[in-house]
Amino acid sequence: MTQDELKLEVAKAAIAYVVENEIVGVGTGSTANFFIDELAKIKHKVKATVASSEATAARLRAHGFEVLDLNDVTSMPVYIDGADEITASGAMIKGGGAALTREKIVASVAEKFICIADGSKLVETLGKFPLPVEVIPMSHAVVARKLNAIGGEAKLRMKDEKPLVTDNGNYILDVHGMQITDPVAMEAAINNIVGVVTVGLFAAQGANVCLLGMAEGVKTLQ
Ligand code: ABF
Repeated sequence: MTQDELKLEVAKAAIAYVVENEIVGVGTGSTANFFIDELAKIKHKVKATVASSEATAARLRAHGFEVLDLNDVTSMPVYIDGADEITASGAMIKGGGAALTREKIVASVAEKFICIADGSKLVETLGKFPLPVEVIPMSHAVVARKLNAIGGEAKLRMKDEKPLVTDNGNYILDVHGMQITDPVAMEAAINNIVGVVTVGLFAAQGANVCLLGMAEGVKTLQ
């Protein structure tokens, strides 16, 4: 099976976690896009959606879903999204798609985070995937120095030879070479650096369920 076929399988499996006539929180990325396309098949059972990025909102609207402002939502049963790396206990690195801040905010409102990923995302120790950190633009150099001091190598994410700008108007530092043995402590420490908006470690609130696409079928970790 190709990686895309595995992503499609987990996207299909995630439909079982959608609660009928409730709001669904929807993530960003290629696996989330497969999920959106599957969700469209049961649109009549979905009350409304909340999106974690402008790209996801556009895809949801193109399918005819109502996309709510999170400020108008007080609860949602599930948030369904991909990850760049995940451990068996549900701690994740996210943000390869630059949407980490909105992803973490929407996930914080949901009762359950359902992670959907192909099997290659499962790791024992987080950190091989460069850790994304969203920063206020004026602080990128000072935050990079502080991240380097804790053992990483922070690189400003570029697009078309300019710093990539997130949906929130900020920059992303990708921190290479981290061995994240205590993700909860690392999440708190990096979030505490002045200038950091959000670190792409989702450990204090990780995934409640992870659907992993493997050659032998979808494996559920919870
Ligand atoms: C988002 O999409 C991210 O937080 C993560 O960076 C990425 C995973 O991408 P894909 O599903 O394309 O592998 O969920």
